[in-house]
Amino acid sequence: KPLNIINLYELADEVSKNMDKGAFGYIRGGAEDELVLENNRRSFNQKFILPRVMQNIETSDIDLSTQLFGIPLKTPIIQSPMAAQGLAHQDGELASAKGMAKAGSIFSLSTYSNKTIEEVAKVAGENPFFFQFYLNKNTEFNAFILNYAKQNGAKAIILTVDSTVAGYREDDVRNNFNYPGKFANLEAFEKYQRGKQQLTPSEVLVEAKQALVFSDIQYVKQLSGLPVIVKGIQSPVDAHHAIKAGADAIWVSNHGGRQLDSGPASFDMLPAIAKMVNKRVPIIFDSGVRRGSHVFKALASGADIVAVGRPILYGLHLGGAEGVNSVIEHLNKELRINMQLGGVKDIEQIQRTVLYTQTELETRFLQ
Ligand code: HOC
Repeated sequence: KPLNIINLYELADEVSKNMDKGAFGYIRGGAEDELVLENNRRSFNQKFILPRVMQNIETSDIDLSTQLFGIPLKTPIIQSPMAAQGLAHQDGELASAKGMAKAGSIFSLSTYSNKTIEEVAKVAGENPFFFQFYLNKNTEFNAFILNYAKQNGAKAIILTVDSTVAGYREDDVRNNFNYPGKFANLEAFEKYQRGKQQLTPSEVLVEAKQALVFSDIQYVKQLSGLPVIVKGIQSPVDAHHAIKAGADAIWVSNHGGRQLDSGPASFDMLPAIAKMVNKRVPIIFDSGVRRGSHVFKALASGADIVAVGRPILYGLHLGGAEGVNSVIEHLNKELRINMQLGGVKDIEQIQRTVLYTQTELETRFLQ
């Protein structure tokens, strides 16, 4: 049944009380001093939505629908790819995919999932899902997994480029965290290899390519024949190079504060990246989104789509597919309220809304 969510922070508190310590530490944790984890959330508070009144908006007029790559969506909020969802719930990615389908949105399946692409495709049915991928040194693995994703109906590849080495996450060290269970897609690859070249999951990980270059984007496009979304962009210059190299979308993200802990909040980089991208390709944004107002602000700062990570795993833990759906519906509810009070009816109008910093408010209106 649906979860009774007050807000997504309290949802995390509730999960912290009954989830396995190692699993919760892995999911919740950020890198080093967790500065980025903290700043991601704080950065949204530095921008204001100016309330607009008497805009002739009925609550029933509010429309969250949008699209990505021509895929119709009931909400601009999709799921960020997250590994090993079996940590949160026994049905893992299957329940997660079902919950996102119920919300009329997109599920992003990690390469390092506990369920195979094939199993997810079966529960997704006609509902869209994307496949997340780290480029591997093993070209046979690249060809196998990208083909496996395409054959099973993935609508796009999310090429994660900010994790050529894992961020230093102290909770995982403290808790001696290890992924439990199997990485189902790696097992599928091993099976495909029919014992020719036995690779354990950790050996496959060791093979992940660290020295990524922009031309890798073309390689992934050609191998998969699918749109490639480049995830983990924080620099406007990198966004530009990725588009020149063929990226079909840019995913602005600092991996939820799990990677470089001395970097900026993703939200702070979004306007400059949007300016550089200049509508050449869609922009997906994640990192720190916990409120409908955060979704609004990201859309008003240049994002086309907003992705959410950890809270979805908390919903998954507490309520399976229904819990996942409840998280999206809760954010939708907050977003609708913000839209009504901000005087906008639809996603395009949010994208035309100007946000203000305190200084901008003072110079523009208060002198
Ligand atoms: C065994 C490899 O994105 C994270 C994930 C990393 C997934 C790689 C798992 O923890 O941030």
